Amino acid sequence: MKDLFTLNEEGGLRTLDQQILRLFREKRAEIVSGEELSGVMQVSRTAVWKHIKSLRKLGYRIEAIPSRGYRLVAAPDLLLPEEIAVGRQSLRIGRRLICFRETGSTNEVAFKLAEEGAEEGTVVIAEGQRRGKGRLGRKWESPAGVNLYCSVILRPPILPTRAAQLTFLSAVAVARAIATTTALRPFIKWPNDLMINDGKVAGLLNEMSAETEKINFIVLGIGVNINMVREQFPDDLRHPATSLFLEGGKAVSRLEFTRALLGALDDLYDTYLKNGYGPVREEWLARCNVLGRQVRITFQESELLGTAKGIDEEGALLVQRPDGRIERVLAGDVTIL
Ligand code: BT5
Repeated sequence: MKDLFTLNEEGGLRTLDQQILRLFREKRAEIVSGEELSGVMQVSRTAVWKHIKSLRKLGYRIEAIPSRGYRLVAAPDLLLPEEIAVGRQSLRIGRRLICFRETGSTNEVAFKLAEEGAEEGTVVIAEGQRRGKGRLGRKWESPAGVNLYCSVILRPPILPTRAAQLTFLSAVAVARAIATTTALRPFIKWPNDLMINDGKVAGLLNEMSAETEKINFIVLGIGVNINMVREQFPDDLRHPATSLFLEGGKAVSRLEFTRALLGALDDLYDTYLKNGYGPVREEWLARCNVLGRQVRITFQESELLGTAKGIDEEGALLVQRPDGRIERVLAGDVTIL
């Protein structure tokens, strides 16, 4: 795959291709002469032409205007590091971006990189996954070129028992990104689903490496169905699933969505490090659909009824039983009654 797109080791464009794009962008929509390109790149005009052709193969629309030069007309909606970085200033999240045309699972890649010492904020993205993972060994459908599959490495200075706070943080970030790139109204379903109407539009799989008192790292795994169409969903999903395209009726730019998501994660994580869990919890509660509602929670064979009152420091759902007692629920499927 890498060869087809002639990308570098981290899935980015080759240096000369990057230079061409930078020059085009500096000139906005203006024509750039072949001479100028070859001067800046310090290669022949023939070599410039070869690079233009390889960028076109990637989906860049570059017009060649006889005896005047070239003009960038449009960039493809491809998840390339340079494109994701356009217009972004990252504090931490996305300072290093690694993008694959296809991989097994971005969480697995990120986990390995983190074990090898990758810095906080490193993000692994793939156009498609062969073995996308859900929780508890489940599968995450990951067709190529339509969605976002993304894993973020964090090294938060907190106790391992508080790790669920980062799951809530990632849920809030996805909700914010959907709200800023579409007119849709997503809500968070405890503990880790993002829903629009009755369909699951995104799922989170956060994995951790920790010692008793200390987190080595957390990998935030985020899968968002962006432009997936009905035929791409298998019939045997456990719950109804949907995509931003299916709900909103129009395609959403994956690049714009990815920038919005990384921006939201960056903001929220910065606030989290400075001000703690409070603001994340508040926004989570404002964006969830269970607060104050009567719920039934099933876990394996057991069932519990009550009113959802909130979430605690460790991510438990607080449910008030009919006799007034508050019960902490750590896992289960929630149904609103
Ligand atoms: C999740 O698990 O919702 C976590 C999904 C995390 C996926 C991301 S993608 C990037 C990163 N790399 C990975 O390998 N994984 C993460 P869970 O709550 O267990 O839900 C899984 C269940 O949702 C499956 O058993 C299906 O029934 C259903 N499902 C599978 N693919 C889906 C999809 N694309 N959209 C909606 N539902 C899906």
